[in-house]
Amino acid sequence: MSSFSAYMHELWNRVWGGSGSDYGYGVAVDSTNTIVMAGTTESLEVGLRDAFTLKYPSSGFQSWYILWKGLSETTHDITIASLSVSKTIVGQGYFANINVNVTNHGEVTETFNVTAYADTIAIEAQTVTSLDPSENLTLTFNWNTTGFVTDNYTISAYATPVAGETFTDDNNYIDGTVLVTIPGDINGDRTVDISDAGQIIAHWHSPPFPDGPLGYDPIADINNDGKTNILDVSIINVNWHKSL
Ligand SMILES: [Ca+2]
Ligand SMILES: [Ca+2]
Ligand SMILES: [Ca+2]
Repeated sequence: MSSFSAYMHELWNRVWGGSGSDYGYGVAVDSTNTIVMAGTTESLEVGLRDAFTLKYPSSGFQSWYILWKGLSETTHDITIASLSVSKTIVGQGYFANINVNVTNHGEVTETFNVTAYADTIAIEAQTVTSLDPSENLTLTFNWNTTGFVTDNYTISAYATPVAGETFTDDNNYIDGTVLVTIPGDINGDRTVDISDAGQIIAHWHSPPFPDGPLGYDPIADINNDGKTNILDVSIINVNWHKSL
């Protein structure tokens, strides 16, 4: 859009829109020399073509516009923002907690399913109900490793896309690996021995008694009861000197 003086000198020249197909269908000038244009644009929003009304004051600065978007163009976009696992080493048959943070980046309230996986094995599915735009929520999945063979597992979570969602790359989140090992193998060397017992002492946590020198570590809390104490020692005793 250009503005010319009465002598056909170009006063200013402005380009509006973007890389999509943008069309101006009509232009008018009001009594204050404000230029008004109506047309369609594909540049400013995702989805189909939108109608616009655009205004430039006579100065050429501080333009504004209004877009009319179709109702079907409301953005739907859920995301898994983060994933963390309480333990990177877990005794077979015991629990690890998987915390998954989901965020609604779309424009409407969404209800959707999130599934946590160990490799390709579904651990659990949970339903997020009525998550408002811009809101986030942390889900906790309790992974019971009973029946999982001793091995490394890649932990991930997947949010099933909602209707109308087009950007789904961020619906999947892959975390690091977790080792399922012999209960009592706290240091993950696949054998239960004195060095694992040493980890229990170092991470002793049994309030109101004082912590061990290194404080609470979920890995040393083999039975996942929030304490590292004689019950965890007894698990080491049961598997003493066992190896994979
Ligand atoms: Ca998404
Ligand atoms: Ca060990
Ligand atoms: Ca414990």
